[in-house]
Amino acid sequence: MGHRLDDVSAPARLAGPDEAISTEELVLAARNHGIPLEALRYDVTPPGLHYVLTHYDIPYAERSSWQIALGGRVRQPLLLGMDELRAYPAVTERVTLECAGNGRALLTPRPVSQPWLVEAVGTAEWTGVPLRVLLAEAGVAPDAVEVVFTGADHGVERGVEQDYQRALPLDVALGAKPEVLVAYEMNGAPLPPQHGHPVRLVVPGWYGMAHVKWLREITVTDTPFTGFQQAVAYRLRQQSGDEGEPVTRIAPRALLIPPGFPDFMSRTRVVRPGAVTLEGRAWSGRAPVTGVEVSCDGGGTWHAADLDPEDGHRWAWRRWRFAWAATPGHHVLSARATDAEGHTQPLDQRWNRGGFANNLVQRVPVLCLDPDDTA
Ligand SMILES: Nc1nc2c(c(=O)[nH]1)N[C@H]1C(S)=C(S)[C@@H](COP(=O)(O)O)O[C@H]1N2
Ligand SMILES: [Mo]
Repeated sequence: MGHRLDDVSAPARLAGPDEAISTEELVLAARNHGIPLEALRYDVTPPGLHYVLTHYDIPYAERSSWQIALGGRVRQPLLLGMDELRAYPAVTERVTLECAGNGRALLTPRPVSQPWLVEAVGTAEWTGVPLRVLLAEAGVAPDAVEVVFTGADHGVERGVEQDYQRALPLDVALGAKPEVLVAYEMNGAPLPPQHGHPVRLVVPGWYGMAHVKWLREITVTDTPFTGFQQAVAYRLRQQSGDEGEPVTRIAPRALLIPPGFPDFMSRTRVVRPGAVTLEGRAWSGRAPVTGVEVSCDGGGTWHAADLDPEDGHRWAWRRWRFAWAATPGHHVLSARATDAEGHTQPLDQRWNRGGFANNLVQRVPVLCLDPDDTA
């Protein structure tokens, strides 16, 4: 007994009312690490501190023999090695990447999957060839509707054996603002193995699942893609039978750089009374962030924070600051971002079965010491 994929690959489920994080979730959490929130200080995240999410295994990939096959509904299929890819004019973009499941482990009931709190985010300078340049060279057929991207990683998920695959609508794939990149450098160096070595897709403004790593095939299709990661996973559903809306662009979010210093075990932040500068980052993949507000009383009252200008990096997070006069006692700090389309962050969870695109306002408990307490 037990020789079928169904026997090792469970359906999606929700945690029970008091069910703690399981060993299975812990295994995922140990492989797929988040950004340490103090690293929100860097404009560009140092590569080892950028969050990582990989559904299956990180493939072993040799740069010298890697090839990308671009085919399907095109006039002239292309087969490109890494040197050929590098011969095209390169474009660099600073992009904030966030996993669609960020915030999932804070939801009630908790969707059982990679148990992110709020740390599934990072910002990198990605260098590569604009996808539209490669598509133009291959010549997209008039009946094309989507472009499917295939990674070299292989696994099984909810009983379905698969290569990791995702598609983009043709207009997004051909877009120049922003450029979708076939990227081979991260922060000026070759991609590290965990971020897609030697080449990945980067889709500015979209949640992480669209940025296919270890890219080996680009296929132009005349029908909408119905693969697992498109039609089954990454959809906003209330019930498992729903067709659901696809997950696409990043909803606005603001996070705090943890103030003061942490307690080792509880991670509670400790500050001394007086002026404390609160700082953090804010981003949205839908429209530019127009404002960040801060609350120091658990969401009761909100005050405008100072937001740094966009500075030519539309698809990267922006820094914000707020001067807090800390008084002794327990406090809950929060920040919330709003974008130019009026999207903002809810104070109460907006729940869906996958825990996707969740941008519930962060709550940071802080203990402010008495003036004479040296801790
Ligand atoms: N081939 C492949 N690409 C992938 C994935 C994957 O498992 N396989 N995970 C996706 C998801 S869900 C996310 S959030 C991002 C994470 O990118 P990073 O690990 O470089 O931060 O990669 C995406 N691209
Ligand atoms: Mo993700």
